[in-house]
Formats: sequence, structure tokens, C-alpha cells
Amino acid sequence: MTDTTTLHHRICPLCEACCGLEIKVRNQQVISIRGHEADVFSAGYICPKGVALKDLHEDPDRLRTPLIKRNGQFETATWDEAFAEIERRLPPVQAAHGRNAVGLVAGNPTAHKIGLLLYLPRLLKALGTRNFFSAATLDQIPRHLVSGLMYGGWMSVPVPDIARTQWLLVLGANPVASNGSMWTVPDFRGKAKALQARGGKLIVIDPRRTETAALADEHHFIRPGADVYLLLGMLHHLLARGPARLGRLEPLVVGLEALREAVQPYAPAVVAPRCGIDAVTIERLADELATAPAAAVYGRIGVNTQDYGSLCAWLIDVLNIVSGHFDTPGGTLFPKAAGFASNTTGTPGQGRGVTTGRFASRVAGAPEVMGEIPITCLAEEIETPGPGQVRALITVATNPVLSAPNGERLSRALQELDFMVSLDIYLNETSRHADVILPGPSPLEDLHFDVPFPQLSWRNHARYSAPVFERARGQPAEWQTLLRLAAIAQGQGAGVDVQALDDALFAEELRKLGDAAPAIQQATQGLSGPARLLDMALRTGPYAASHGLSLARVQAAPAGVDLGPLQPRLPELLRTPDGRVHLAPTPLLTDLARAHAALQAPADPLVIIGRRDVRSNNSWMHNLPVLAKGPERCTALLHPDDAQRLGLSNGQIARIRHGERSITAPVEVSAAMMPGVVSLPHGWGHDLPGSRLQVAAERPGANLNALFTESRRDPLSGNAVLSGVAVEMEPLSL
Ligand SMILES: Nc1nc2c(c(=O)[nH]1)N[C@H]1C(S)=C(S)[C@@H](COP(=O)(O)OP(=O)(O)OC[C@H]3O[C@@H](n4cnc5c(=O)[nH]c(N)nc54)[C@H](O)[C@@H]3O)O[C@H]1N2
Ligand SMILES: Nc1nc2c(c(=O)[nH]1)N[C@H]1C(S)=C(S)[C@@H](COP(=O)(O)OP(=O)(O)OC[C@H]3O[C@@H](n4cnc5c(=O)[nH]c(N)nc54)[C@H](O)[C@@H]3O)O[C@H]1N2
Ligand code: SF4
Ligand SMILES: [Mo]
Repeated sequence: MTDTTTLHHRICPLCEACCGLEIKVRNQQVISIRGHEADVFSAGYICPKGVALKDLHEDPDRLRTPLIKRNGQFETATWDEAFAEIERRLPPVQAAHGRNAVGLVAGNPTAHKIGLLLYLPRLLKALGTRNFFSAATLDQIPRHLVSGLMYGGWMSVPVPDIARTQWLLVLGANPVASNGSMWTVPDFRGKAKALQARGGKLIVIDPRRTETAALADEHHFIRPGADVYLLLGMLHHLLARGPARLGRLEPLVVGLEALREAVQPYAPAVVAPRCGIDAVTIERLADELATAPAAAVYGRIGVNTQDYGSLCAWLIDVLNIVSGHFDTPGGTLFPKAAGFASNTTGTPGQGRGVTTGRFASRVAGAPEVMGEIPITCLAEEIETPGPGQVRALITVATNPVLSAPNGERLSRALQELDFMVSLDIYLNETSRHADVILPGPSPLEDLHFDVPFPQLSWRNHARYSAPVFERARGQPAEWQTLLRLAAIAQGQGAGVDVQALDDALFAEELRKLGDAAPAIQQATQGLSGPARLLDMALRTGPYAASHGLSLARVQAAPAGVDLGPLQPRLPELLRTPDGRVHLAPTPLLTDLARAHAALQAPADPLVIIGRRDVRSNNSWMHNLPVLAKGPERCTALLHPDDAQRLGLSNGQIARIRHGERSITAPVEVSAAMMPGVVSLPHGWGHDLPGSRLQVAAERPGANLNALFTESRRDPLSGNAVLSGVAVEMEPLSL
């Protein structure tokens, strides 16, 4: 190593695995990125996207200055010019049309940036709008809803104790490619192999034989959208074979009788044809779950983004509970994060629970969940005149033109806005509609501490990364940008003293601490922004006393602080008003009627599902050369029998149609597909005019979401249905 080479430790902000990386820098250049072997949590694991952080940092298309659109053309602007333009145009919309006239949309990277995550609520509050939308309603909101209804906290999410389990059932997730979701589990493959090596078993339920299924001891195809019936069938069998094994949880659980009654119609033999899995297998899976010494059921995107997203999330937890593996080592456990977790604050064991539907979306009447309106309502809220119509929009790290159903309509709607601001690092399919784009710094110029993911992690830990590079001159941190926007929205003007504003907000937080406030105020002197909030969170968090956690303590541990294996947390974690686990919440019981009505529904000849590739990340990493190279990734996987029936062959371009709308994609004939199911990844379609994504535009791919209909949602959670939609396919030449 030469004198000028420096070594940096940085948590990867790109996906939920949160890998610790080791980054070598020479002369202000990244010369290598590897997994950090000593990292207490990820132990050296890395995927190709982690390596691509170099390409992201260096990408010439990544925006380094604000852009202002003048006469339809984007022009480079200074930060002061950009904020002045926002101050000129945003407040008049609020003044003329009211607070709900400004909408706010947040996307996936918001969850990976402490500055965005902690300061977005401040912007939302300053705007005072009900029109808040996020990628959660394309993703995991059913999971939050179920956690809220059952345990009283949106973020109280049980995860498999993979280090100790002996039997793991995975539905609708492919962690070998996605690296895990609502479950932070770097190196899933290594952990699954260790499970198998100790005599355990991995079972995958997926309409595609995925990379995870290939690793599994057992894989079963399932008809897309039929998981609810499989789970009901397993539950029926479990409850029929003997009393529920609640063990220590017995006095904590309510609703068992209602549940028993609700599952009556779903004997394995009844649900089997709908699932495409025979009754003997359904019964065996339930028996194995009940008799395994330690077992866990886990489901993700494939079971959340379908017609019965909330029912699936619920039934998965119910299976874990009644089989006796819940909140026990080797089963599913609730992580305990070092800071920011609402299930570690307030009164242990009791709380206010959650409420939904406090208001509804104006046009469709979709109920608010977690303060959010379904993002699939955004276009109609912009298009439909009347009081509360969205006339101006702020987007934060989101690309709904590609990531949400029917982006073509959304694009048209965005074009109609009076004013739009995008906080984004690219001029892409969504931000091209903005009047002002405000870029964030490169991830390597930002400090990092994961806020949500330690609440979802396979092991408790606290890790912090300092910025690798200083921010470029004049480039604000994203929390500062959000505060300036908040100031504009509140009428304080763009010239506001951001530091004074942050101090005032911090003083508000301190007041909530009561007697502890003076000590925290003293300890956090000299800090500001997210670092100060983080220090406060760690110093008042559940490991403050036991581990002496503070920002300084975590900073002093470049490999992170290990906080031990997951532990049972019931009843302490509960925040329901009665301090109980609710096995059969009324909204879910009621929604069963919808599933029941479709129990006999015949199979569509062909339905489409999504997929993820390890070298891609939703819609926004296709511009990085190291990931973009190699074989075409946006292909339509189709079973050989379907290919033959439809006159399609390998490599041929097919038209895929749903109703009036269609896309074209090359066919990849694959026996890994369930017959009657076609698989296409999402996040592609980079051929729209006005974007600045040179590499991505070379191989734009097809936009899966162009096929989907906004109004098809899980009615309870508002989540979009992105799987199991009927399509037709034909050779393009026809
Ligand atoms: N059909 C189908 N559709 C899906 C899914 C699916 O499985 N199938 N998955 C859904 C899921 S799970 C999700 S999470 C959503 C994601 O939906 P979105 O969040 O809307 O989309 P992303 O593709 O993640 O886009 C992230 C945006 O953030 C920008 N960005 C990246 N880093 C930063 C940063 O540091 N700061 C700022 N300000 N901006 C940044 C990128 O340029 C991009 O515009 O997509 C959903 N859409
Ligand atoms: N490489 C990479 N990693 C990512 C992302 C990415 O885009 N690329 N995105 C990140 C994000 S935002 C998220 S939310 C996570 C998601 O993480 P995962 O949930 O693991 O996502 P997928 O890999 O899409 O796996 C979903 C699986 O569900 C299956 N499936 C589809 N329909 C059904 C169904 O009806 N029933 C069942 N049982 N299975 C079904 C699909 O075939 C697919 O294998 O990944 C994150 N990590
Ligand atoms: S799996 Fe890859 S993208 Fe995800 S955190 Fe790790 S290195 Fe980053
Ligand atoms: Mo996601």
C-alpha cells in the first residue's frame, strides 16, 4: 500500500442486506471495493452491486448540480437559483389551492439514507398535505398493516432465526438474487447452506424455480396468487391435527377460536387444485412445520404484491404462532434495534396500537394506511379536478413512471402539474417531468447508519459509516435540502438558516425526553443533522446501559458493534391496547370472504409475474457499466410447453398484452417456469425521451408495469397487484 492509499469502511446503501464494505481510495479515486471480512454483521459478503458503487460515484450522468427547466429544456443552476425558483412557484400553489394541492412521493432509496428518512417527515409535516405516496404501496405495506393489527406496531416484523432454525419455508421471495427483504440477511446462500449442513431443510414455494429454489431441498410451483389458499390449507390441517401449540404465548394470544372457525372451509383437499399443489404435500408441509424442532415461515414480494397481500402476510405469522415456533430461538423472532425503533420506546407491552382509514384518497376513496395513500392513486389525484386536486408534486428518490403500474398515464399526469420538484441523482423517466431537480450527494459522500434495517436483521447490531469523500463544494446534504424545502413550504423562505431550523427541531425532540434531556443535550453538543439524532437515539436506546452505545462508541468500531443473537421479545414488544397478540383481526377475517369467492376461479391460460436479477436494482442501476454488461436481462421466461403452444421460440421477440396495453420482450424458453406463467423483471423501459441515462438507453428493456392496471389493489393495504395478472403472448411478427 502506498502512502496515499486509504482504507474506508462503508455500509452498502443499495439493498436491504446492508453489507459492510472495504473501500480502497488513492488520489481521490476508488481503486477497489470488497466485502469487509471483519464486519460483525455481514462478515465479508458482497454482491456485484456493491462493487458498482464505484461506477455510481463516477457515473457522468449522475447529477452534480441542480437543474431548472426553462422553455422545456433543463439548464444547470446553482443551489440558490434552484431554491429561488421553488420559492417562486410552490407557495402560490399552496396559497391558491390549499395544502393538499401539493403531493409528496417517496421512493425506495429513502429507506437507505438516514438523512432522507429522518427529515422526510419534517417536510411532510411542513407541507401539511394528505397526499403522501410512497413505494411502500408497491411493496411491503401489507406486512406493516399486519404487524400493526397483530402486534400494535408497523415495524414490529418477525424474521426467521436463520442461524438456529432447522426448517425454513420461503414463499414468494428469492433472497439469493434479492439478498433478502423485510429481512436483513447478507449471504443468505451461506446461511441456508449452514442450515442444510446441520441437517435442516429449506423449502421454496414459487411459480419459478429460482436461484433460491435451486438451492432448496424442496421446491413447489404454485399458481400465482394462490398462496392464501396454501396457507389456509396448512393452517386447517395444523388446527385439525391437535390443539394449537401456543406454549408460553398462550395467555398473550387472543382470537384462536375465531381463527379456527375462519379456516373451516379450507381443507387441504379443497384448496389443492387452486394452488396446483396436491393435498398430501400441503398436509406434509404443515406436519413438518409442526414437528420440526425449530421452524420458520417467511414470505415476501411474491406474496405481498398480489391480490391477497395482507391475507398472506397475516397467515404466515399465524402459521408461525400456532405451530409453536413464534418468538422462540430457531423460529421467528423480533429484532431489537439499537435506535429509532418504536417497539423499544414507550411502555413495554402496551400501546395505542394502529389506526387506518383516518382519511381516504379523494378520487378512489382508498383508505390511508400508515399515513399513505396508494401510489397507484397518484395519476387520478392529479387528473381529477376539484378541491384537493394535486397540482404540484415533490418526488424524493422515486421513479414511479417505471416502478408503478401504468407509467404512461402517470407521465401524462405529471406533465399537467403546475409545478414539480424532484430530489434525485438522475434525470430519468420520472424526474424529466420536474421543473427543478435537486441532486443528492454520491453515497460515498454521505455518512450512513441504517434506520429501518436493524429492525429487520438476522442478528442485532449497530454499525456506522463515515463519508468516504467530502461532499463537493456547495453540495448540501439531503437533510439540508429537505429542511430548506420545508422552510419554503412553511412560508419561512428559501433563505432560512437551516442550522437554526435543525436546532429548533432537535430542541423539540429533546423536550420529549423529559428528565433525560439535559444530559443528552450536553452529550450531543457540536453535532447536527442526522448524526445528532442518531447519537440521541443510541444514547436513549435499549443498549445504552448494557453496551454504552453512543455515536462515538459506534464510530470507534469500524467493523460494527455486535449486539448478539435475536432474543424472544414477547410480551415486551407488544404495543396493542390490551397488550395481546391478535391472531384474528377483524379486517383480515372480513377480507377472507374475497378469497373465498375466488376459491374456485379457473386458472387463466397465461399469467405474468416479476423477477429480480442480482445485477439490477429496481429501475435505477441500469446505467452502471459494470452491471449493464453481460447477457440481456430483461427477458420473458416461458415454459417450453407454453412457448410451443404460442408459437414462440428462444430469442424471438414476443408481444405481451394485457387488455389494451402491450410491451415487447425477447423470449427465453425455460423449464424453470411453471406452465402457464411468464416471468419478466420490472424497472426496465429506459427508452423514454428526455432522460439522461446513456448506458441504460443502449439496452432499454421492456416496462413490465406498463401492463398493469392502477385500480387493481389489495383493498386492505392499498398495495398494487404486480403478480398473477392475465396476459396474452404472441410472436411480434403476427
Ligand atoms: N412490477 C413490479 N413493480 C415493482 C416491483 C416489482 O417487484 N414488480 N417492486 C416494487 C418495489 S419492491 C419497490 S421498492 C419499488 C421501487 O420504486 P421506486 O422507489 O419508485 O423506484 P426505484 O427504481 O427504486 O428508484 C429510485 C429512485 O431514486 C433515485 N436515487 C437513487 N439514489 C438516490 C439518492 O441517494 N438520493 C436521491 N435523492 N435519489 C436517489 C434513482 O435515481 C431513482 O429515481 O418498485 C416497485 N415496483
Ligand atoms: N438484485 C436486486 N436485489 C434487490 C432488488 C432488485 O431490484 N434487484 N430490489 C430490492 C427490493 S426494493 C425488494 S422489495 C426486495 C424484494 O425481495 P424478494 O421478495 O426476494 O424479491 P424477488 O427476487 O422479486 O422474489 C419474489 C419471488 O416471488 C415469486 N412470485 C411471484 N408471484 C408469486 C406468487 O403469486 N406466489 C409465490 N409464492 N411466489 C411468487 C417470483 O417468481 C420471485 O421469485 O429485493 C431487494 N433487492
Ligand atoms: S447484497 Fe449487494 S447491493 Fe445489497 S448491500 Fe450487499 S453489496 Fe450492497
Ligand atoms: Mo422494495
